[in-house]
Amino acid sequence: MDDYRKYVSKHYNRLLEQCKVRLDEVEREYPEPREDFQALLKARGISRRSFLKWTGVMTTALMLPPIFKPMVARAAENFSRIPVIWLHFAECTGCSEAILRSSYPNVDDILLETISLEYHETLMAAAGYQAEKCLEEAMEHFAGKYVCVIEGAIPRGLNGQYLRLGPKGETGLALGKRVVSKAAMTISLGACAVWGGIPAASPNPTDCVGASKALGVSTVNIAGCPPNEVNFVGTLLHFIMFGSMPPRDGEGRPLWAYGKRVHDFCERRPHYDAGEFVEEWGDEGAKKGWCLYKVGCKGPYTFANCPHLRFNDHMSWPVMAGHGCIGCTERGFWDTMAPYEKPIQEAAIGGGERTIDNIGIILTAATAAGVAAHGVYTAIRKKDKNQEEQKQEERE
Ligand code: FSX
Ligand code: SF4
Ligand code: F3S
Repeated sequence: MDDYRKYVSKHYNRLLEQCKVRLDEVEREYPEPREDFQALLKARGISRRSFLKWTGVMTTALMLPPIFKPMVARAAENFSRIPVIWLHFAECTGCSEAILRSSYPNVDDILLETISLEYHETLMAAAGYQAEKCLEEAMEHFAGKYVCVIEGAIPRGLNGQYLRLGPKGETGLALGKRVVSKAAMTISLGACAVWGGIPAASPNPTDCVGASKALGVSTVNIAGCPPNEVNFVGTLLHFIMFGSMPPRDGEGRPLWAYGKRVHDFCERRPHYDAGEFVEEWGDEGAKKGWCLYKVGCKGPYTFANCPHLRFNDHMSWPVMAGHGCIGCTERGFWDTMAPYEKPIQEAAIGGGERTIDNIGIILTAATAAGVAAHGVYTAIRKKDKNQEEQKQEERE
């Protein structure tokens, strides 16, 4: 055990040294901060104590030990040095709304307010050739240093011609390839940029796909429709501290944010375990805040930290508001998680409520075997499809 402790402590001390070197580099080589962060905190009524508390919470969220708290604070102070080029493709812009709107600013919101947006089509005052010039200048001036944020899916149909942007009518596909080629890191923000989201929903006539697939680059995938701003802030902080993408899961999502299922931290979970379910909207169970599984909650198959972070100034989240999770952080959720107000097994293994116990057993077994729940879901879907095909053959 002692050897293990020594190993862990050596590992983190080495990481801490790397982090200090990186922060020195950021302070030396990146532009001066656009804002005096401490002065801004003071002006917004955030005390030093609250800020320190935030560094503790963020350090834990990033899965780092407390020795990194001063580094997180230093990264926050340098947040506005990082140039960001923000591109919009096929989407509803809900991601920008989710990230930039808040009524009671906390530290995360203040950080986002200071972000050095060199180019953002929906927020910048410039338009047409003037906006194009801003983009070209930022790409040249900050080549190899800027973070490219992509919102929206990229249509590949007709060689990308379903989406043309800017005064020269460049396709989204060509613009995206050009901008990511000089970026230090690319973030796909929101389900659309990650996997295509709603624009890629079946039958997907424009052949929309996520940024990584369309542009052939590795991206940090901040999934969700819309995503949570803290997951975005944490990813940028990690980049400032280590100069790299955070460790990611097989779907490119930061592990610290998407490593657990919604179901694992849901406040209605004790009701799931006790077999207390809302049977239909507005019934006694709904009034008592029971589990929403039978009215379609996909929390058991969805990897995200929504119960922890919540939305709208951290006030609420889908399950708290009374509707089940629709699995918006999962691949192809618009098609794969439907129907939204029915449990999946009803469609998948044709069982209705009687199958809830079976699903419980399947999930428990899956957890024990270390298999991701969505893998089980896919298997159930496949089984269903096979049964359907068999039935069809019998009919024929
Ligand atoms: Fe998609 Fe974002 Fe959903 Fe909307 O940009 S993830 S439709 S919230 O806006 O891309
Ligand atoms: Fe919460 Fe949904 Fe899981 Fe029920 S099924 S405990 S509502 S996440
Ligand atoms: Fe999306 Fe489910 Fe969270 S619907 S916002 S992943 S609770």
